Amino acid sequence: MAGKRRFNLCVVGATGLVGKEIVSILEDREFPVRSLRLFASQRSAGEKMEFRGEELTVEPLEDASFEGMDIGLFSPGASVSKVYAPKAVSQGCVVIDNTSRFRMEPDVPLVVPEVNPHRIGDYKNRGIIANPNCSTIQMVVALKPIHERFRIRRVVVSTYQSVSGAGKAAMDELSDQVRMLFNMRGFECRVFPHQIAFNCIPHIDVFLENDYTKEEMKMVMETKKIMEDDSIRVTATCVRVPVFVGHSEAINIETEEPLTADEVRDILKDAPGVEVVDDPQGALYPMPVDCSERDEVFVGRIREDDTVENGINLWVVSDNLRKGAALNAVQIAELLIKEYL
Ligand code: L14
Repeated sequence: MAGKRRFNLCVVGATGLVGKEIVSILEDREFPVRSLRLFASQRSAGEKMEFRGEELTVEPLEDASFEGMDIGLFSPGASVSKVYAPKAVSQGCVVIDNTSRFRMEPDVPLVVPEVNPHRIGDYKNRGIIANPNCSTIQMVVALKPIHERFRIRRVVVSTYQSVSGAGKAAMDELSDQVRMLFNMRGFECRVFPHQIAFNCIPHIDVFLENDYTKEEMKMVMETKKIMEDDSIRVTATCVRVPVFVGHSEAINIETEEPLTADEVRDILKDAPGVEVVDDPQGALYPMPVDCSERDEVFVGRIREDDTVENGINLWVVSDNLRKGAALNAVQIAELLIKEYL
Protein backbone atom coordinates (compact mmCIF):
# COMPACT_ATOMS: atom_id res chain seq x y z
CA MET A 1 0.00 0.00 0.00
CA ALA A 2 1.49 3.35 -0.99
CA GLY A 3 2.25 5.69 1.86
CA LYS A 4 1.74 3.03 4.49
CA ARG A 5 4.15 3.26 7.36
CA ARG A 6 6.83 0.58 7.41
CA PHE A 7 8.88 -0.66 10.34
CA ASN A 8 12.42 -1.69 11.12
CA LEU A 9 12.35 -5.20 12.56
CA CYS A 10 14.84 -7.68 13.87
CA VAL A 11 14.53 -11.34 14.72
CA VAL A 12 16.70 -12.61 17.58
CA GLY A 13 17.29 -16.35 17.43
CA ALA A 14 16.63 -16.17 13.70
CA THR A 15 18.14 -19.55 12.81
CA GLY A 16 16.04 -21.55 15.28
CA LEU A 17 12.82 -23.31 14.31
CA VAL A 18 10.68 -20.47 15.66
CA GLY A 19 12.96 -17.74 14.25
CA LYS A 20 12.71 -19.21 10.75
CA GLU A 21 8.96 -19.52 11.12
CA ILE A 22 8.75 -15.84 12.15
CA VAL A 23 10.62 -14.74 9.03
CA SER A 24 8.37 -16.76 6.74
CA ILE A 25 5.18 -15.57 8.49
CA LEU A 26 6.27 -11.90 8.21
CA GLU A 27 6.60 -12.50 4.49
CA ASP A 28 3.34 -14.48 4.09
CA ARG A 29 1.26 -11.94 6.00
CA GLU A 30 2.91 -9.01 4.22
CA PHE A 31 3.94 -7.34 7.44
CA PRO A 32 4.96 -3.75 6.60
CA VAL A 33 8.70 -4.31 6.96
CA ARG A 34 11.06 -1.52 5.96
CA SER A 35 14.18 -3.39 7.03
CA LEU A 36 14.76 -6.78 8.60
CA ARG A 37 17.88 -7.82 10.49
CA LEU A 38 18.56 -11.33 11.68
CA PHE A 39 20.53 -12.10 14.83
CA ALA A 40 21.72 -15.38 16.27
CA SER A 41 24.56 -16.79 18.32
CA GLN A 42 28.14 -16.58 17.09
CA ARG A 43 27.80 -20.22 15.96
CA SER A 44 25.04 -19.44 13.46
CA ALA A 45 26.29 -16.01 12.36
CA GLY A 46 27.05 -15.86 8.66
CA GLU A 47 24.22 -18.18 7.67
CA LYS A 48 22.04 -16.91 4.83
CA MET A 49 18.26 -16.69 4.98
CA GLU A 50 15.77 -15.50 2.41
CA PHE A 51 13.19 -12.79 2.93
CA ARG A 52 10.97 -11.50 0.10
CA GLY A 53 13.39 -12.86 -2.46
CA GLU A 54 16.37 -11.16 -0.87
CA GLU A 55 19.28 -12.96 0.76
CA LEU A 56 19.98 -11.80 4.32
CA THR A 57 23.05 -12.68 6.35
CA VAL A 58 22.60 -13.67 9.97
CA GLU A 59 24.56 -11.37 12.27
CA PRO A 60 26.06 -12.20 15.67
CA LEU A 61 23.82 -11.02 18.51
CA GLU A 62 26.85 -10.21 20.64
CA ASP A 63 27.70 -6.93 18.98
CA ALA A 64 24.18 -6.06 17.82
CA SER A 65 22.94 -2.50 18.10
CA PHE A 66 19.18 -2.06 18.28
CA GLU A 67 19.39 1.67 17.48
CA GLY A 68 16.67 2.68 15.00
CA MET A 69 14.78 -0.58 15.36
CA ASP A 70 11.04 -0.50 16.05
CA ILE A 71 10.29 -4.10 16.98
CA GLY A 72 12.44 -7.05 18.03
CA LEU A 73 10.94 -10.52 17.76
CA PHE A 74 12.92 -12.60 20.23
CA SER A 75 13.11 -16.37 20.24
CA PRO A 76 16.49 -17.34 21.68
CA GLY A 77 17.13 -19.12 24.99
CA ALA A 78 15.64 -17.56 28.14
CA SER A 79 19.10 -16.60 29.40
CA VAL A 80 19.73 -14.69 26.17
CA SER A 81 16.46 -12.73 26.40
CA LYS A 82 17.27 -11.86 29.99
CA VAL A 83 20.29 -9.86 28.81
CA TYR A 84 19.40 -8.72 25.30
CA ALA A 85 15.71 -7.83 25.68
CA PRO A 86 16.45 -5.00 28.18
CA LYS A 87 19.36 -3.91 26.00
CA ALA A 88 17.10 -3.65 22.94
CA VAL A 89 14.46 -1.78 24.95
CA SER A 90 17.04 0.71 26.22
CA GLN A 91 17.89 1.48 22.60
CA GLY A 92 14.24 2.18 21.74
CA CYS A 93 13.15 -1.18 20.36
CA VAL A 94 9.90 -2.82 21.57
CA VAL A 95 10.53 -6.50 22.30
CA ILE A 96 8.07 -9.34 21.76
CA ASP A 97 9.71 -12.18 23.67
CA ASN A 98 8.98 -15.86 23.14
CA THR A 99 10.87 -17.16 26.15
CA SER A 100 9.52 -17.84 29.64
CA ARG A 101 11.82 -15.16 31.10
CA PHE A 102 9.36 -12.26 31.49
CA ARG A 103 5.96 -13.95 31.23
CA MET A 104 5.00 -13.88 34.87
CA GLU A 105 6.38 -10.43 35.71
CA PRO A 106 3.30 -8.45 36.78
CA ASP A 107 4.11 -5.37 34.69
CA VAL A 108 4.88 -7.32 31.51
CA PRO A 109 1.81 -8.09 29.39
CA LEU A 110 1.34 -11.75 28.40
CA VAL A 111 -0.75 -11.70 25.26
CA VAL A 112 -2.82 -13.96 23.04
CA PRO A 113 -4.51 -11.63 20.53
CA GLU A 114 -7.81 -13.61 20.48
CA VAL A 115 -7.99 -13.51 24.28
CA ASN A 116 -6.51 -10.35 25.81
CA PRO A 117 -5.46 -7.94 23.03
CA HIS A 118 -6.31 -4.99 25.32
CA ARG A 119 -3.15 -5.76 27.34
CA ILE A 120 -0.78 -4.89 24.50
CA GLY A 121 -0.72 -1.24 25.56
CA ASP A 122 1.05 -2.31 28.75
CA TYR A 123 4.20 -2.74 26.64
CA LYS A 124 4.86 0.84 27.77
CA ASN A 125 5.75 -0.40 31.27
CA ARG A 126 8.90 -2.29 30.37
CA GLY A 127 9.08 -2.17 26.57
CA ILE A 128 8.41 -5.90 26.54
CA ILE A 129 5.42 -8.03 25.56
CA ALA A 130 5.71 -11.71 26.47
CA ASN A 131 4.48 -14.46 24.17
CA PRO A 132 3.00 -17.32 26.20
CA ASN A 133 4.04 -20.96 26.24
CA CYS A 134 2.86 -22.95 23.21
CA SER A 135 0.63 -25.32 25.19
CA THR A 136 -0.97 -22.42 27.05
CA ILE A 137 -1.73 -20.46 23.89
CA GLN A 138 -3.75 -23.13 22.14
CA MET A 139 -5.63 -23.97 25.33
CA VAL A 140 -6.72 -20.40 26.14
CA VAL A 141 -7.81 -19.72 22.55
CA ALA A 142 -10.29 -22.60 22.96
CA LEU A 143 -11.25 -21.86 26.57
CA LYS A 144 -11.79 -18.10 26.48
CA PRO A 145 -15.14 -18.12 24.63
CA ILE A 146 -16.39 -20.93 26.90
CA HIS A 147 -15.28 -19.00 29.98
CA GLU A 148 -17.06 -15.85 28.85
CA ARG A 149 -20.35 -17.66 28.52
CA PHE A 150 -20.27 -20.36 31.23
CA ARG A 151 -17.51 -19.30 33.65
CA ILE A 152 -14.85 -21.99 33.92
CA ARG A 153 -14.08 -23.11 37.49
CA ARG A 154 -11.57 -25.91 36.94
CA VAL A 155 -9.44 -27.28 34.10
CA VAL A 156 -7.69 -30.65 33.97
CA VAL A 157 -5.38 -30.86 30.97
CA SER A 158 -3.05 -33.54 29.63
CA THR A 159 -0.77 -32.60 26.76
CA TYR A 160 0.77 -34.64 23.96
CA GLN A 161 3.59 -32.34 22.89
CA SER A 162 5.65 -32.71 19.74
CA VAL A 163 9.43 -32.75 19.76
CA SER A 164 9.75 -29.56 17.69
CA GLY A 165 8.97 -27.58 20.86
CA ALA A 166 12.44 -28.51 22.01
CA GLY A 167 14.10 -27.36 18.78
CA LYS A 168 15.78 -28.70 15.67
CA ALA A 169 18.16 -30.99 17.56
CA ALA A 170 15.16 -32.66 19.19
CA MET A 171 13.56 -33.34 15.80
CA ASP A 172 16.84 -34.87 14.63
CA GLU A 173 17.01 -36.97 17.79
CA LEU A 174 13.59 -38.50 17.07
CA SER A 175 14.38 -39.32 13.44
CA ASP A 176 17.86 -40.63 14.30
CA GLN A 177 16.46 -42.90 16.99
CA VAL A 178 13.78 -44.29 14.67
CA ARG A 179 16.44 -45.11 12.07
CA MET A 180 18.84 -46.60 14.62
CA LEU A 181 16.11 -48.77 16.13
CA PHE A 182 15.09 -50.12 12.71
CA ASN A 183 18.72 -50.96 12.06
CA MET A 184 18.99 -52.58 15.52
CA ARG A 185 21.74 -50.22 16.46
CA GLY A 186 22.35 -48.40 19.73
CA PHE A 187 21.68 -44.69 20.10
CA GLU A 188 22.28 -41.80 22.44
CA CYS A 189 19.83 -39.51 24.23
CA ARG A 190 21.12 -35.95 24.07
CA VAL A 191 18.11 -33.65 24.05
CA PHE A 192 15.55 -35.81 25.87
CA PRO A 193 16.23 -37.62 29.15
CA HIS A 194 15.01 -40.93 27.64
CA GLN A 195 14.33 -42.63 24.32
CA ILE A 196 11.64 -40.60 22.53
CA ALA A 197 11.12 -42.88 19.51
CA PHE A 198 8.09 -45.16 20.13
CA ASN A 199 7.80 -43.74 23.64
CA CYS A 200 6.04 -41.09 25.77
CA ILE A 201 7.98 -39.02 28.30
CA PRO A 202 6.00 -37.28 31.09
CA HIS A 203 8.74 -34.73 31.62
CA ILE A 204 9.01 -31.37 29.80
CA ASP A 205 11.31 -28.66 31.08
CA VAL A 206 12.65 -29.15 34.64
CA PHE A 207 11.01 -30.61 37.73
CA LEU A 208 10.07 -28.16 40.48
CA GLU A 209 9.84 -28.56 44.23
CA ASN A 210 6.14 -29.54 44.07
CA ASP A 211 6.96 -32.48 41.73
CA TYR A 212 5.23 -30.78 38.80
CA THR A 213 7.35 -29.80 35.82
CA LYS A 214 7.97 -26.18 34.95
CA GLU A 215 6.03 -26.73 31.71
CA GLU A 216 3.01 -27.86 33.73
CA MET A 217 3.21 -24.89 36.09
CA LYS A 218 3.53 -22.51 33.13
CA MET A 219 0.14 -23.75 31.93
CA VAL A 220 -1.34 -23.17 35.40
CA MET A 221 0.08 -19.67 35.97
CA GLU A 222 -0.07 -18.31 32.43
CA THR A 223 -3.71 -19.38 31.95
CA LYS A 224 -4.82 -17.35 34.99
CA LYS A 225 -2.84 -14.33 33.85
CA ILE A 226 -4.05 -14.35 30.24
CA MET A 227 -7.69 -15.04 31.17
CA GLU A 228 -7.36 -12.40 33.92
CA ASP A 229 -9.01 -14.70 36.44
CA ASP A 230 -7.02 -16.15 39.34
CA SER A 231 -10.03 -18.16 40.46
CA ILE A 232 -9.74 -20.65 37.59
CA ARG A 233 -8.14 -23.80 38.97
CA VAL A 234 -5.84 -25.52 36.48
CA THR A 235 -3.93 -28.76 36.83
CA ALA A 236 -1.73 -30.16 34.07
CA THR A 237 0.26 -33.20 33.00
CA CYS A 238 2.64 -32.44 30.12
CA VAL A 239 3.88 -35.35 28.04
CA ARG A 240 6.36 -35.47 25.16
CA VAL A 241 5.25 -37.78 22.38
CA PRO A 242 7.06 -38.92 19.22
CA VAL A 243 5.31 -36.43 16.93
CA PHE A 244 7.36 -33.91 14.94
CA VAL A 245 5.05 -30.87 14.82
CA GLY A 246 1.75 -30.10 16.56
CA HIS A 247 0.76 -30.25 20.20
CA SER A 248 -2.44 -32.03 21.27
CA GLU A 249 -4.36 -31.58 24.50
CA ALA A 250 -7.10 -33.52 26.24
CA ILE A 251 -8.94 -30.89 28.28
CA ASN A 252 -11.62 -31.48 30.91
CA ILE A 253 -13.43 -28.41 32.17
CA GLU A 254 -15.98 -27.70 34.86
CA THR A 255 -18.11 -24.58 34.64
CA GLU A 256 -20.28 -22.50 36.92
CA GLU A 257 -23.23 -22.45 34.51
CA PRO A 258 -24.85 -25.55 32.99
CA LEU A 259 -23.79 -26.23 29.41
CA THR A 260 -24.23 -28.79 26.65
CA ALA A 261 -21.79 -30.11 24.07
CA ASP A 262 -23.94 -28.54 21.33
CA GLU A 263 -23.75 -25.12 22.96
CA VAL A 264 -19.97 -25.39 23.24
CA ARG A 265 -19.71 -26.51 19.62
CA ASP A 266 -21.80 -23.52 18.51
CA ILE A 267 -19.74 -21.04 20.51
CA LEU A 268 -16.44 -22.45 19.24
CA LYS A 269 -17.65 -22.41 15.62
CA ASP A 270 -17.77 -18.60 15.79
CA ALA A 271 -14.71 -18.16 18.02
CA PRO A 272 -11.74 -16.22 16.61
CA GLY A 273 -8.78 -18.39 15.66
CA VAL A 274 -10.70 -21.62 16.24
CA GLU A 275 -11.78 -24.28 13.79
CA VAL A 276 -14.12 -27.02 14.98
CA VAL A 277 -13.41 -30.46 13.51
CA ASP A 278 -15.88 -32.72 15.23
CA ASP A 279 -17.69 -35.49 13.41
CA PRO A 280 -17.17 -38.72 15.33
CA GLN A 281 -19.32 -40.78 12.93
CA GLY A 282 -17.15 -39.62 10.06
CA ALA A 283 -14.00 -40.30 12.16
CA LEU A 284 -13.22 -36.59 12.01
CA TYR A 285 -11.25 -34.98 14.82
CA PRO A 286 -8.11 -32.84 14.88
CA MET A 287 -4.74 -34.59 14.60
CA PRO A 288 -1.24 -33.11 14.51
CA VAL A 289 -0.50 -34.45 11.00
CA ASP A 290 -3.42 -32.42 9.67
CA CYS A 291 -2.85 -29.31 11.79
CA SER A 292 0.82 -28.61 11.20
CA GLU A 293 1.53 -25.62 8.96
CA ARG A 294 -1.96 -24.32 9.74
CA ASP A 295 -2.79 -21.15 11.68
CA GLU A 296 -5.90 -22.20 13.59
CA VAL A 297 -6.47 -23.90 16.91
CA PHE A 298 -8.47 -27.03 16.06
CA VAL A 299 -11.06 -28.39 18.48
CA GLY A 300 -12.90 -31.70 18.36
CA ARG A 301 -14.22 -34.59 20.50
CA ILE A 302 -16.53 -32.08 22.22
CA ARG A 303 -18.66 -34.07 24.65
CA GLU A 304 -20.37 -33.78 27.99
CA ASP A 305 -18.71 -35.16 31.12
CA ASP A 306 -21.58 -36.49 33.19
CA THR A 307 -19.39 -37.47 36.14
CA VAL A 308 -19.63 -33.85 37.37
CA GLU A 309 -22.39 -31.27 37.44
CA ASN A 310 -21.28 -29.04 34.54
CA GLY A 311 -18.47 -30.77 32.70
CA ILE A 312 -17.14 -30.86 29.14
CA ASN A 313 -14.28 -32.72 27.46
CA LEU A 314 -12.38 -31.29 24.48
CA TRP A 315 -9.49 -32.34 22.25
CA VAL A 316 -7.42 -29.38 21.07
CA VAL A 317 -4.62 -29.47 18.49
CA SER A 318 -2.46 -26.70 17.01
CA ASP A 319 0.88 -26.12 15.29
CA ASN A 320 3.18 -25.30 18.20
CA LEU A 321 5.66 -23.45 15.98
CA ARG A 322 2.96 -21.24 14.43
CA LYS A 323 0.06 -20.32 16.75
CA GLY A 324 2.09 -21.67 19.66
CA ALA A 325 5.01 -19.35 18.95
CA ALA A 326 5.83 -17.48 15.72
CA LEU A 327 2.33 -16.65 14.51
CA ASN A 328 1.15 -15.46 17.92
CA ALA A 329 4.19 -13.17 18.14
CA VAL A 330 3.59 -11.72 14.67
CA GLN A 331 -0.12 -11.19 15.48
CA ILE A 332 0.96 -9.24 18.57
CA ALA A 333 3.28 -7.16 16.38
CA GLU A 334 0.41 -6.48 13.96
CA LEU A 335 -1.79 -5.13 16.76
CA LEU A 336 1.11 -3.19 18.22
CA ILE A 337 1.74 -1.25 15.00
CA LYS A 338 -1.97 -0.82 14.31
CA GLU A 339 -2.88 0.59 17.72
CA TYR A 340 0.27 2.03 19.24
CA LEU A 341 3.35 2.62 17.07
O1 L14 B 1 8.24 -22.17 27.67
O2 L14 B 1 10.45 -28.18 25.23
O3 L14 B 1 8.22 -21.41 25.70
O4 L14 B 1 8.61 -28.15 24.08
C1 L14 B 1 8.27 -24.07 24.91
C2 L14 B 1 8.79 -25.35 24.34
C3 L14 B 1 9.60 -24.47 26.99
C4 L14 B 1 10.06 -25.78 26.40
C5 L14 B 1 8.52 -22.28 26.48
C6 L14 B 1 9.40 -27.64 24.86
C7 L14 B 1 9.21 -23.50 25.93
C8 L14 B 1 9.01 -26.30 25.45
